[in-house]
Amino acid sequence: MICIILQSDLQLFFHQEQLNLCNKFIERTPDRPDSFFQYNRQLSDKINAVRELPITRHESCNTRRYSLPHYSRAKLSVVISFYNEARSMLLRTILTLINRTSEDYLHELIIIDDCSEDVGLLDNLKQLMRNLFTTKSRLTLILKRNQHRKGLIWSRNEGVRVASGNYLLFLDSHCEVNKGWLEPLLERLALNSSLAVSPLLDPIEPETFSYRTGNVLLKGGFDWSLHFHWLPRVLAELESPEMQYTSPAFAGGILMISREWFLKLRGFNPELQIWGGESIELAIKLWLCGGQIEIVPCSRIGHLFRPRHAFEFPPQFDQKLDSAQATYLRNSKIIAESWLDEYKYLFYALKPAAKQIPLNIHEAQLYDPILIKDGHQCHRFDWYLRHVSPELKLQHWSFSALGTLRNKGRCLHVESTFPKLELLLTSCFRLKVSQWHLHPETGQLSTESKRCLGVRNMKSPERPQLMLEPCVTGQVPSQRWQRRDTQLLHAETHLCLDNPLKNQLELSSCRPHAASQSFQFALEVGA
Ligand code: UD2
Ligand code: MN
Repeated sequence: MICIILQSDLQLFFHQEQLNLCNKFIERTPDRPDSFFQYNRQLSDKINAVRELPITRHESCNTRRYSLPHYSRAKLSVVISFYNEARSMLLRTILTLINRTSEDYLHELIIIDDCSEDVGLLDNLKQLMRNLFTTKSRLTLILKRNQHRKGLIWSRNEGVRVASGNYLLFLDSHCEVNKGWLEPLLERLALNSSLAVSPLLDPIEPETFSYRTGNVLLKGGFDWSLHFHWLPRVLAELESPEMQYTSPAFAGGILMISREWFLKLRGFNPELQIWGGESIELAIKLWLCGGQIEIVPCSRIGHLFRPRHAFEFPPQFDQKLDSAQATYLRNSKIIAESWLDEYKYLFYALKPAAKQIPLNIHEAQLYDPILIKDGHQCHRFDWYLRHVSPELKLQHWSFSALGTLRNKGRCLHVESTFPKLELLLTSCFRLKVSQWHLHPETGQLSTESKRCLGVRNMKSPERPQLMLEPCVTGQVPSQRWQRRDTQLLHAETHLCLDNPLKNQLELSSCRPHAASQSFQFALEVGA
């Protein structure tokens, strides 16, 4: 561990000498294609480490007076874990933060290199920071490098372990805080210690680095597969868009919370591996155990959203599986088992492959949610559905059936080999199996990607043909299905979905009790 004390009120980048030092640091980034970073690295190298950003928050946020605690009572520790980030990007994240955060509150910066390939980066960074910041100051910089890749979740917990401030902020390594970002968050936390807050995230484009305005009409949430989603929110009458608002989950993983409260909740669940799910887990346990989450639009932080993962996941329990999906599924299973109570069956209905994932008992004992639940008299998950995220419950009332669709032990799946979509019956335990929804009013049978099962040549003497086609709004004869016991009857042709030979789907005359025509949804409402 390297620990240095910095001076933080310097006038950054007004001197050519300082710019040269930064450029020298940046030039040492290993030569890698943009696909390695998933953004335009050359452009990142050219843009100043601290640049002017458009003021995206509402005007009133600029003139408001925030009621802040005295700085002796509010010390912020910022935790940043990174893996294979371009030097210019990481430096921009750090220097922008130092530049736009009152030194009265910025207590320490904890930077964890999760064993990136750029081995010399941390040493060079230490040297650079020493050269940039010369005189005595209050800001402490802690730099740590993992000897092995440990993942983001482990690293953030480790950052908290060495933190000494009374507030924590978790930040990704490709962020730019905007002017005045801290005060609105700090005000909320100082008023209510059981709160955790997120800024409103402004997207940064990975190709052009343009900084856009985030959407104040979105809140954080998740679906029954435990995947994160932005959910729409409705502004109450007379509610101004810059007012803080409660949210079922954080704005991704960027959040601020008091260290004491975070530790009482036992931090991020240490059983979760590498990447994914930790902020959803924290959101659930926080709400259930007496906390709340707010998104505060007067606080803006830019985050560069990458189109896909810029890193490999270490191989999982089964080497044949895609390790990114397997890691996420394993993490989700732990969350479902820890917090969803009887609702975990909804999760398994949508993710049957999770049933096969081994959770070693030793691990499960290590992190026993009962300890937290008893300590804080936490609510059951049902409370979360009623009070925090009613939309999660509603999702299901709008369908008469949903989930995987099974016939003779195999599941109906849409394989996309661009530009073709193929319908096939496959193992239900693959990591990715299509989820279907049967709509009670339109009779449409649709996939998550809004494709509907339709029938062509309905009237011609040739055999009618099953097709996947874009779902049409309203009732259309080609896309109308009816449930008759476990059969799926096409209303217009009066034929049934059938799998007469091995894995060959077709329409044929309905035969009651024929196994080849029996299709079961994971969940059926009122059936
Ligand atoms: C989202 C969250 C992130 C975290 C993650 C799920 C936002 C804006 N960000 O990440 O905070 O909650 O979902 O876990 O919503 N990293 C490591 N070690 C690894 C992999 C990643 O240190 O093995 C670092 C990475 O360099 C980055 C951070 O973790 O700084 C988050 O990863 P990401 O930016 O690739 O993923 P993102 O933005 O989808
Ligand atoms: Mn990120």
